[in-house]
Amino acid sequence: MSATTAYTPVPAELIRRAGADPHRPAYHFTAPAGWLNDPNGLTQRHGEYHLFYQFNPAAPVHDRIHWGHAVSTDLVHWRDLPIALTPSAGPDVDGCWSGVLVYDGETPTLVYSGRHDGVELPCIATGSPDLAEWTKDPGNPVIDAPPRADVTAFRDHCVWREGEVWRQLIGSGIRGQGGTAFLYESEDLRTWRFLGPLMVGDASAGDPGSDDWTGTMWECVDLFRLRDDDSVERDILVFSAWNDGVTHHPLYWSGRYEGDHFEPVSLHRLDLGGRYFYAPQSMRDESGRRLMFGWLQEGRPDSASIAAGWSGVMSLPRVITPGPDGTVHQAPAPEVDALRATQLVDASAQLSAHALDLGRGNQLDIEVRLTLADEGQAIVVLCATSDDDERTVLTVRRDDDRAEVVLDRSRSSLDPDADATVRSGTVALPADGAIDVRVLIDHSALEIFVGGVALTARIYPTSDDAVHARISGDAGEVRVRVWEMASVSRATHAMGGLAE
Ligand code: DQQ
Repeated sequence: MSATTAYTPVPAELIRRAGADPHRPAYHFTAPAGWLNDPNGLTQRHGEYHLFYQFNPAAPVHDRIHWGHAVSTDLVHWRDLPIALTPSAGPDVDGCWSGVLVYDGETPTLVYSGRHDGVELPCIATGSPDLAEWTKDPGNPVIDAPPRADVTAFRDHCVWREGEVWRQLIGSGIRGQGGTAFLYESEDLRTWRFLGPLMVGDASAGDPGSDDWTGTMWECVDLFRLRDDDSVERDILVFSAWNDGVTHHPLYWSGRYEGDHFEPVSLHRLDLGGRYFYAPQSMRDESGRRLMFGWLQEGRPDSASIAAGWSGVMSLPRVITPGPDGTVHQAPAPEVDALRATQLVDASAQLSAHALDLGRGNQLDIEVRLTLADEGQAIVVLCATSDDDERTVLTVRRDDDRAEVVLDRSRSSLDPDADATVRSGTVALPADGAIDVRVLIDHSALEIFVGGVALTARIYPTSDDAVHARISGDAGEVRVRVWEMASVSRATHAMGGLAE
């Protein structure tokens, strides 16, 4: 097989099985069938958004990873394009792992991790102007070994132009110390000088079971600068904390990138759902917005995904802006609103123990504006059966100048194999206690935003009747709007084309 683009058919039988699964989202992006994980190569080119992603078209398992490819003009309706990268003899024979897209002058160029014999090394591929055809560089891998012997792993790329040179971060970890991002520099994207670690985490700090443990390796490092309305800059270094094959959670350092180093000021959780929003990647779009996508991992056993014919959901696009105290503020891109179909509720009320009905469905957009008195709480019950045997419960409780957010999934599913662990955290509250809550339910995919903080999870109710939603509480006012969301049908171009 030459080092150019190949098409690998997605088995029709897998597509059929995936289409029949009631847990499959209807307005989130998913692969046609098979396995999906990290977003890759995000870019907007001549108005069109390109979403590449880690993809196994052959089966819903993480194996022989390709780069899937889809395009969209509005961030919510996606059209499948042929697979962009397929493992081929050489340094990516076992998989084309995560990476990014940059423009080398006019030449679109992918920088990705080629996997070979259990290790990953940086590889390059150049693209046609429409980003559909990719040619692997004959000089791959462009870095032939990690910069030191004592690394826990070495993969994933963040590449940018700085003055006359390219700079690159590669995710890694130093044994006995912690996760890191190694910094490199190059004139031509092919010959790289190692400059040193941008910063090194401390894996001995904190408990490996805690929500903000930084891990022994940093996957999918992503460095970007945010500017607030007063032009104050802050730099954000996002990474996904990993340890010995376990994907823990995405975190970010807020601080300052200067010279060859990143000076951290504070560490934050990127998503209170932890591993359910993993390996995110961001991009700056043509309008200057910072957009981010992440991988919603499954919360059911591998055997269930295999039976269903698919695994993995891409998050909705998120707009990232500066938040308070060095945090980032996350919100679904406004383009998502275009999927609002029928409006089910438009009401204002005093929160009380008597629940306000939020309509029915498992494809909903619930927008709540809360004003919480001190110690007041709002309880949103989602995907509940008429007898409440299955239900998912979100509680937002005011505690002074913070709100505690708790997602209780202990009754989300009667399936004992579905993950039922609680997800929680706190969010800053303004003095008047006003806070916006947005809940996007899409079958098994659940994305929640409370005051600009995200909480992502997966739920797998077993009953067709798990479609009731309501809100109650004990102090404060609420304004609620609920819409049924449209299903996004997919357009597929040549996905099942030529065999390798
Ligand atoms: N997934 C990719 C890796 C990355 C990990 C492989 C994160 O490149 O480190 O599919 O989910």
